[in-house]
Amino acid sequence: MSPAASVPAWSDVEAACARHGLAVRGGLHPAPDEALPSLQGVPAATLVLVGNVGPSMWEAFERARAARPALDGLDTWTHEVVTAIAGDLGARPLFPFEGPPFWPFQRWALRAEPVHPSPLGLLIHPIFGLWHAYRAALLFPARLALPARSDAPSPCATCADRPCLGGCPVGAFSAGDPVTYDVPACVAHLRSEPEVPCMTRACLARRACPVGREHVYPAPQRAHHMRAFVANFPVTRVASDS
Ligand code: B12
Ligand code: SF4
Ligand code: SF4
Repeated sequence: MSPAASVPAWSDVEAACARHGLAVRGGLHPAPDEALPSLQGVPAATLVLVGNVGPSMWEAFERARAARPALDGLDTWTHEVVTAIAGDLGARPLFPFEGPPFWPFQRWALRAEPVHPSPLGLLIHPIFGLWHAYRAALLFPARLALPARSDAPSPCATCADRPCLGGCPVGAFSAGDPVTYDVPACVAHLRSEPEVPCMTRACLARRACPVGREHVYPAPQRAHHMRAFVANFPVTRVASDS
């Protein structure tokens, strides 16, 4: 489909993503001065965020890996499936692992859906808590009608004790405002023994959050992301498979 050929319905975008276990995470209409790539000379009029919530993306990725053992990672798979989706819908894909410089996925997400900054740097979702991520964005030359965006408040606003900040065994998160994250201290801990709990259970600070506990990633997915995070540090190319 050429970029201007037809305008997909929102439900078409959702269905195309859902076939691969991916979720549409809202959208936005970029301002003219936002530095986004054009689509064959036509400026992007709509940006749709695609990501993972719940177990479906991981299940789809596992199925793909079982069918094709040479598949080398979540980013490779994401690139393949989202590029195909974009081709079908007349869109251009962008990826969070492209860079540096990185595309501002978290800033886009704040505009697209009811997520809020948490003390840990991750965005918190009122339902999924800290257990969700962004895998791609689709740029459309047409102005798609966006669904109404919920205004659910941040769970952090009423979380007086902030257990996330006490959850790290090496105190990688400062108590100040803004909170700082000592990434080298975190990674040194993750590399200190073969199987520290953060590697198998996922970041213990993230796990200490009471919101969305039923959406905590399955064990293989948790371990996969943590291994990718450690293997990739310091970030020289991309935050691969995070
Ligand atoms: C660089 C990077 C990191 C660096 C952060 C370095 C730093 N202190 O700034 C490192 C390697 C440490 C990191 C780690 C992780 N990251 Co990271 N990371 C990114 C990446 C690739 C680029 C961020 C960026 O520079 N953006 C450019 C600026 C211009 O865009 P922005 O939207 O305005 O940037 C915001 C972020 O920089 C954020 N921020 C600032 N400091 C930190 C620190 C952390 C830990 C995070 C998550 C965000 C964050 O604040 C900015 C303003 O909103 C993004 C993907 C992306 N393209 O955005 C993922 C991303 C932010 N990371 C993500 C995740 C999930 C993680 C990990 C949890 C991975 C894991 N283990 O599973 C870990 C957290 C550590 C842990 N203990 O587990 C998710 C966050 C999803 C969410 N719910 O918000 C993203 C969006 C990738 C994705 N696939 O969705 N990450
Ligand atoms: S523990 Fe509380 S402050 Fe920390 S991320 Fe969860 S809701 Fe927000
Ligand atoms: S992964 Fe572990 S060491 Fe790193 S910030 Fe989270 S709790 Fe701290």
